[in-house]
Amino acid sequence: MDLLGIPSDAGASRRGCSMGPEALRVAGLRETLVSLGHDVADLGDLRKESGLNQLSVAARQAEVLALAAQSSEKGLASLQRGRLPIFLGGDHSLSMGTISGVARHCAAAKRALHVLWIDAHGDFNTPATSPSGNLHGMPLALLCNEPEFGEAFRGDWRGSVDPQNVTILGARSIDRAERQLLETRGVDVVDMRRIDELGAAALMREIIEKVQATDAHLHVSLDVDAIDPAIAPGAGTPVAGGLTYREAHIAMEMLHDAQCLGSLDIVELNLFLDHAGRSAEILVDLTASLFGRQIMPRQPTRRLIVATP
Ligand code: HAR
Ligand code: MN
Ligand code: MN
Ligand code: MN
Repeated sequence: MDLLGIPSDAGASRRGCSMGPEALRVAGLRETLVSLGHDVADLGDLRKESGLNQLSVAARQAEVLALAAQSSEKGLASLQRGRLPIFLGGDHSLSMGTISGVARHCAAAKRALHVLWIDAHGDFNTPATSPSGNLHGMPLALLCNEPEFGEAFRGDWRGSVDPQNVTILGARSIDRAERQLLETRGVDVVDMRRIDELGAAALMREIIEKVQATDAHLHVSLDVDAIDPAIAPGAGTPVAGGLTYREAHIAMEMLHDAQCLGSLDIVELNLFLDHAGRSAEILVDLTASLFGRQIMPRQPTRRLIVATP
């Protein structure tokens, strides 16, 4: 696997997630993956133009788009080398780049792509619906080809994802117009109420079955704010009532057992708001579960789908 840092916060309202990649490194991400037996290369960070506090809206948008173009190329190249890219954010706007690179790889390999967006938010606003204008609230809508993005947003990312192949997990803060779009486009939103009612494991089984049914490449985009802010405070837009520690881990453990992961974003970690690295450590632990850390050894991997005779 390849680690690639994307130290951007130009898409967010509060600065500080530009320090996310370094926080994940200090929390031991690479060493943890190596201890699980993986071959891990750290490709370092993409370079961003500026770290000023007072960038104009246009300059912030330009920075997001410039980093997205680089991320898309790096992600595609990593996958073409047969590696599994792990993108370290950075605010969530970076996923327009990372996922467009993944989508290009999938198109070349004639493989379906499923996106599992683990987030308190839908990130399905457009420039027309966004209450804040912040680009980290819009990447999924852009990837799913919502028309209300201007010429400046032209690029590979536009329409590289089919909204019917997107699952949002952990949502509890969706704007009114955003909710309408999600419903119209057929995005599956596994919100916190569904998790309360049905349980994380049962819902994960459904998601995994859907991915396996088409042998899709699974891209997981993990936003730290999906996890309850009481245990993961390092988020710029915290929302109460999030995933518990174990709900987040069972999701990762089941994804590991299913062996369907193809690429991963770890985003929105804001070191400036975190308490003593707690959120960084939780993210490293979750990544460990995703890549094979087990409490007790389990049976060898089995397909979750049982073929009916
Ligand atoms: N929905 C709100 C908006 O569009 C808040 C989005 C906050 N986004 C993130 N990423 N933190 O999930 O402004
Ligand atoms: Mn591949
Ligand atoms: Mn997000
Ligand atoms: Mn979020």
